[in-house]
Amino acid sequence: MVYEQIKNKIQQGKKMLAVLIDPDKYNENQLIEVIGKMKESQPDFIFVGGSLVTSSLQKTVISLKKNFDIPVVLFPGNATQFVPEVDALLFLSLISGRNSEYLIGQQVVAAPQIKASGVETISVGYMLIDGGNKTSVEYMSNTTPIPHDKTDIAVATALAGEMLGLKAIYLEGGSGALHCVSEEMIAAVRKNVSLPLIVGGGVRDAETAKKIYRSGADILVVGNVLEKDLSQLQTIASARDEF
Ligand code: 1GP
Repeated sequence: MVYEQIKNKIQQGKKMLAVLIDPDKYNENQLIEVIGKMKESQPDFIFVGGSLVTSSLQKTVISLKKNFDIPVVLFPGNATQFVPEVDALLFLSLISGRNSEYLIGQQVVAAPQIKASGVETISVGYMLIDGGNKTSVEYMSNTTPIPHDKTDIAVATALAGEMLGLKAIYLEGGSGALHCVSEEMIAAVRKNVSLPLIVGGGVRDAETAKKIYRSGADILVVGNVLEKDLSQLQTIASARDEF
C-alpha cells in the first residue's frame, strides 16, 4: 500500500520525491525519455494528472506501469480523470477553496467507481497557496488561493483538514508557480500538523528542493521544470538523498 510506504519512509527519516507527469505535456518519445531518467534518479512516486487533461491519461498510466516499477499515483483534476490501473489515488479535497464542487462534489461523482475498482485512496487536504501568478488549478477550480504570506490561515486550514480525518496535506503553489510555498509556511504547518506533508509548485532547482525538505516537507513534487530541463531530475533527487 502506498500510504504505508509513505509512513514507513517518514518513520525512517527519509524524504521523498514525486515526479508529476501531465499526460498533455509528453508525447510517446518524451515519455520514454523521462522514464529513462527516472530509472537513473529513482523518484519515490510518479504522480499522473493535471487541472485539465485532454489526451489519454489511461494510455500514459499503462505506459508508465509497463516500463517502470515505482508506484504510479493518480493526482486527478476532476472526477473524469479516474484510471483503475494506478497503484493509488490522491483523493483530493480542495480545502483552501470555497467551491463545493472541489470540496466534495467531484468526489461524490467518482467515489462509487473508485470503490468498485479497489484502488487505494489517500485522502488529501489540498491547499492552493498563491505563487505570484494565476495557475491552471486556480482558474479551473474557480477558487482563491491562500495569500503567500498568510501562514496563520494555512495553519488553520491544515489543522481543520487533520481534524476532519484527512490522511495528508498538500501545499500547492500551482504548476509553474513563480514563487514556491514559503519556508515559513511549510515549517508552521509542519509544526502544527502531524500528517505526511506534500509540497509542490514552482520548484526548479536542488537548492530550493533542499530548503523545502529542510522546512518539513516529506514529499516534494516536481513537474514543470522536467518538461524543460530533464537533467534537473538527478540534481533534485540528489538533494532528497542528502536527508
Ligand atoms: C503541481 O505541485 C505540482 O501540481 C508541481 O508543480 O509543475 O511547478 O513543478 P511544478
